[in-house]
Amino acid sequence: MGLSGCKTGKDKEASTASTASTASTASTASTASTASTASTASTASTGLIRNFKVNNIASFDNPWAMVELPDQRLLITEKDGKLQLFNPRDNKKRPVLGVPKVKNEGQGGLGDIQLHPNFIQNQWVYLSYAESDPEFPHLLGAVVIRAKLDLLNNNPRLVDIQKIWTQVPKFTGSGHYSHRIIFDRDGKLWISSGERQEFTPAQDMNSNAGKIIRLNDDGTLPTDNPFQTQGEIAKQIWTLGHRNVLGLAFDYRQQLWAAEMGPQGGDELNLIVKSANYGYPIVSEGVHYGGSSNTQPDFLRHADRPEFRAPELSWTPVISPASLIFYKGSVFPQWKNKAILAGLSSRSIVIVDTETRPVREIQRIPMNSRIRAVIESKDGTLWVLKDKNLSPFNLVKIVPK
Ligand SMILES: [Ca+2]
Repeated sequence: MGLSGCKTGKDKEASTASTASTASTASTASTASTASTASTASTASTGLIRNFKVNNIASFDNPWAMVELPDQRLLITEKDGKLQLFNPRDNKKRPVLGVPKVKNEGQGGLGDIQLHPNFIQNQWVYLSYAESDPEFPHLLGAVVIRAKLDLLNNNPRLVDIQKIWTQVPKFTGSGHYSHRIIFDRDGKLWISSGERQEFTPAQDMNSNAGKIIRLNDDGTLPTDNPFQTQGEIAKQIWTLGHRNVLGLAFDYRQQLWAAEMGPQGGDELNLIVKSANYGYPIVSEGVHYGGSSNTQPDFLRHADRPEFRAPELSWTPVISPASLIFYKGSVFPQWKNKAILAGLSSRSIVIVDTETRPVREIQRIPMNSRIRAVIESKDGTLWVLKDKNLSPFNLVKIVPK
């Protein structure tokens, strides 16, 4: 604690990040030929089919995440604490009642949302958000709750709320919560837990910050997690050494991938392997914000410390990955089984082929906006959330042309 690092608003996830600095990063990314990934990507895109168009749909207040219900309505989280039920058939939205109070500050607020794999039977929805400590309100941390979504009356609402996970310890800063949640095919719940801009918790087994967490669907501990002899917190942990993982997704082979925001440079796409250490804050392909004026020790590179698992792909200049899915549909055959990342500072959607070695970026779709989230609809089209309210339509849909 007390390490200042990159808490000064220069972090690229920060919703307060200046448009100027993100724009300059973006233009660097699209024009510079210094980064092999960026130049490869732009060359590759020109040869790819553009069989899609982007339709403007609706507007939300600082949207952060979304999930599609079985009837194709959307649940969309807004950072200040509202959960909106959106019906694409009539473009009407209606707030879901009963959402717990969130701490809307810095990068924190209402965060991710997922449905239980058996949602149709049990109506469980899972939400992550930032909270203040009830006793020491200056201390903040992420939590995950589950609740039954009651859609039977005219006022949709959450009932039977259970808090099933808490980030520990809480810190004074309001960054790097991560708090992405996802289910696997076996019904296990996975949570990305950011290092809270405190660096060292990512290597501390008494903290669940800077880790990827695996739990049963009710928040209890699976007995086959890898760290069973290093205390109670460690029993939640699947992997360690993470910075700020905002994207978690399973590919068609059920391998887990994580998209991690690097510091200045060094965004990462990691293949997640049980008990592996991904090296933060010891190694990174980036540098600290502020360069030599930063008081943190310089990062080593992943190649310097082979005991840490290196990313399958890293980006410098950065893309600022905010979400990750693998495309399963057939509407856009060129993206089948490819990773699709939302890019904040790159103002783009980034397509990655994870089947090739090395893993490589194959397409970058310029969106002229910071992209916060991309999900696949049941019909194979893509729902996209642009960041903040800078566009009159920040929910858009990518459909066939
Ligand atoms: Ca790493």
